[in-house]
Amino acid sequence: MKSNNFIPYQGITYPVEESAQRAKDYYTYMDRRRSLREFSDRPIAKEVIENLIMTASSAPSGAHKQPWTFCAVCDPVIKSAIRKAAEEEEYTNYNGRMSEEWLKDLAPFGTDWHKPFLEIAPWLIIVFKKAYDVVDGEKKKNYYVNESVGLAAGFLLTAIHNAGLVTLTHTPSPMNFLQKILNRPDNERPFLLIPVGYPAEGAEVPELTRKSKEDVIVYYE
Ligand code: IYR
Repeated sequence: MKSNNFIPYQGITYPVEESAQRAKDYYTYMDRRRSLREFSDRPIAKEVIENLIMTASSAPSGAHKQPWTFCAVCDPVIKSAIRKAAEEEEYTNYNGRMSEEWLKDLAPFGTDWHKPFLEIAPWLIIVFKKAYDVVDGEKKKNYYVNESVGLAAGFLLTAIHNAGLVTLTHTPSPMNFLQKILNRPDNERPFLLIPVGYPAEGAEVPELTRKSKEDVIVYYE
């Protein structure tokens, strides 16, 4: 049964043709998004970062628990500490911890253990997932935490693209060093590291194609 705290839905419904056009235009727009590793150091206002994060935080979540914290770092000292720790882990990854198959799969992207973007990008957003919340000293469980935080991260990437900015989903592994450097409580675990910035002049991305609709859609009509 519905509780009495329901309010009228206030979303926007478009005429059929406009809706179809919007779907097409949005696909075209989103299909131009690329993960980028070459950032400019051009600053971005805190207010912009805040709006990007609040867009992410509007994502759906299990029982509307919003089980996330977004740490927005522009302090160069903290960014350096993050770069140093991430590169230490990545050095070990690229020199023995990652399988031959994995390294081969990554070769076309030209990645290695060097992560200069962690200092060059004006902001690093570190997304933390919260397995539980602590309310008045009591543990309160969260639900579908990975799904929820994954959705919020997707919203964040979309918002960054929409603002004409660039990012990549960086997953240094293991990334518990982020919890230590950022002094996060025990109920928070690092989920993704999202640098945000403008592209470096002349930035390049690998030439790649995306799967076709036949490859990704199965209809049951
Ligand atoms: N975390 C490493 C390796 C890496 C793994 C995957 I899967 C990628 O798509 C890209 C990189 C790194 O950031 O270099």
